[in-house]
Amino acid sequence: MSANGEPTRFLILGGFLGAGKTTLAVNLAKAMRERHDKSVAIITNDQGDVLVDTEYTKDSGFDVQEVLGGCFCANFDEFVHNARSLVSMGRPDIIIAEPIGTSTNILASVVAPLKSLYPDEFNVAPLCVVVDCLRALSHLDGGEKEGLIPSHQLREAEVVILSKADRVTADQMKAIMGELERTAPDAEVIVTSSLDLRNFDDILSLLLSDRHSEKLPVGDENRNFAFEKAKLGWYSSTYTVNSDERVDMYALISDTMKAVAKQYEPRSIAHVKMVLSSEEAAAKMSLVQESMQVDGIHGSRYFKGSGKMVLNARVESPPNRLENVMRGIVAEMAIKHSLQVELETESCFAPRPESPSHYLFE
Ligand SMILES: Nc1nc2c(ncn2[C@@H]2O[C@H](COP(=O)(O)OP(=O)(O)O)[C@@H](O)[C@H]2O)c(=O)[nH]1
Ligand SMILES: [Mg+2]
Repeated sequence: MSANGEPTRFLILGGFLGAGKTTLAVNLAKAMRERHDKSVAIITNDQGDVLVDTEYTKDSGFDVQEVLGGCFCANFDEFVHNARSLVSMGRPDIIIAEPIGTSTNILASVVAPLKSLYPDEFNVAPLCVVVDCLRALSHLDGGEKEGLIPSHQLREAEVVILSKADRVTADQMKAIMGELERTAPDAEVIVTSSLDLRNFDDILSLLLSDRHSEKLPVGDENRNFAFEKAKLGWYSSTYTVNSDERVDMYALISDTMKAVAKQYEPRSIAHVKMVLSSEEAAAKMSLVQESMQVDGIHGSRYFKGSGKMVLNARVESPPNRLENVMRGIVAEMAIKHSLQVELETESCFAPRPESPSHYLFE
């Protein structure tokens, strides 16, 4: 229940790796707080064990819970437990949950069970799927053959949120909309950008409305999903870092991203992200295919003294190669930027097939 005794509203923000889900979740949470006096809590989700997304949402000032080690569709009880602890911690009006970017069958394994098992506790907004315009374009151009999971995610969407509209021309947007019309004819489409916030109010209105998820699960039982998911190596690490000299965080992080981009083809790079933080400052950057972007958080761009570094890489690569590449890059960057680094945690693997805890069809 939220503060007013009503069921807590849930927004599930699906979409592929790097589409812009976390950026949108944080922007929505900020706007809800600043413009509508509503509180938002966030649930992050990952295969790995340490999350840049969690650091980023926490640093942005929101209550966060994470479901790690697999999709929350396969860890549904933990997912509900975490939602309940967010409710008892801060009585949020809204919980935004971001499933892993390779999640499939969210309607059957998350939305339907939430609706049928917990109707008095939670009300679920229409399933929103964030789609990166650039990735949509690369599918259209035939540049990418593996559109299996992103296309399935589109077919599940009740609302498609087309992100990164600032990165495409009007003609390209027309082509993307035409393709959407074919793949997801029933979905409502909202075109947006985190840079100019176009149509952002439409997403806020959806969140503030009492529209519920109504779509029946699409029942896409595709054996190739597991195969597609297993192609990705998931590398996560945390380091304690220290420097007596002033380190330029943006230079350090962008050099790291460039070094990853040198090792892999753009199409293999699903999402690499990194956060560097100290008491005074924090900086985050992402690499999605060939596109690198600073997602500044707060404070100065310089870092001195001690802090923490979190690195997540989701790349089509055998895990042992990815681990060696990432270790080598961190070692090289530490020397180049006069940073002492001490490894705290590290893992790298290809996800094993998982089965949902619940799988409901009406
Ligand atoms: N240019 C542009 N970049 C965006 C937009 N939305 C997200 N990004 C960037 O895309 C990268 C991946 O975003 P993120 O929210 O982490 O994606 P997620 O994996 O879906 O959670 C980050 O560098 C974001 O700053 C957008 O609308 N325009
Ligand atoms: Mg994310």
